[in-house]
Amino acid sequence: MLVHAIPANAAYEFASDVRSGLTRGRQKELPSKYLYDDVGSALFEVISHLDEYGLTRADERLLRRHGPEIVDRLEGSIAVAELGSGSGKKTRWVLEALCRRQPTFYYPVEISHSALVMCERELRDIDSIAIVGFEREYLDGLLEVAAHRKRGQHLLVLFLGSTIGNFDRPAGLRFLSGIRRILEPGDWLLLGTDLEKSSSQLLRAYDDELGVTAAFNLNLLARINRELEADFVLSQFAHVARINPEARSVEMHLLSRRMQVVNIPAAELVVEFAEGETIWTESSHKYSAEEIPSMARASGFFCEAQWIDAQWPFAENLLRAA
Ligand code: AVJ
Repeated sequence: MLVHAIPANAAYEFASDVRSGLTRGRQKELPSKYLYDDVGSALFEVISHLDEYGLTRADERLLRRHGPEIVDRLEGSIAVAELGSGSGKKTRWVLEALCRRQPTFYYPVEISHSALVMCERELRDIDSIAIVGFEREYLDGLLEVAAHRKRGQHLLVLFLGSTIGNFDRPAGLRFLSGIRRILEPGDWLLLGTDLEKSSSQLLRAYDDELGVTAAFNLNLLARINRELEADFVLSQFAHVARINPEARSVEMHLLSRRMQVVNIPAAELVVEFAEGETIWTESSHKYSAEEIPSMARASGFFCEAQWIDAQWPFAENLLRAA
């Protein structure tokens, strides 16, 4: 696979994001994108197999069952860009349906190099596919893909797995508008959104019995130790999942079990933690099926169709650039 690799200032950006997130007055926080280094991506892959976490399987079920129908709704010649390809497993169903109709360029955009490599291994056997990976931030990668498009060709952007849920609602809308600005009228966005469910089901999904989600969350501190020479003692932090009813989200935090001081030399930083103080590491927003069409309209799309899983409330939404 051809991979366009990431620019070399990534380590510096990590250090400066850690610095600004941990010197915040009220709530310390770290951007959730940093959960996905090689270890974190592998742990998320395990999470997606857990009984308690039905999200990824619902997403895949919908794409497997409705892939041909989704592809039938797209007219003309199509190139596919995926934002955050992960393992690529669920994407197979859309790509196979499309490749039966036309030779297809598939451009996964991913910040995790190992996820890109996994994704290409998973999908390269599909007939008439050409895979070109972009190791980039989502919109940077999409801009490059759009710059390479051929005349008369439409783009299908895949944003699956409810990754949009990591943004709060206003930022989610801004992100959709950002995608829309790169697209042209008649292009498509297939958006996966996890739907609202009971608090107990959500807490189980984000604090599983095996402790895989806890390891996924704690790996962020381990990563800061590895890459920024920090001295976080992982056993002194606990994984916590919390419902935020106003935001309609589940939050992950890392809770300091006691008062402690942590050194992060490569970020030129010494951080104090009070006992019980948390670092907010991720939010996963949950949606109602009805709010997606209005989000679409507010960001320059029209919601053409929606498919909802019967076992785990999750929606696949097909949006057309207006
Ligand atoms: C990959 C962002 C969709 O928010 O549900 C899983 C990540 N975090 N368990 C999600 C995650 C904790 C996941 N997304």
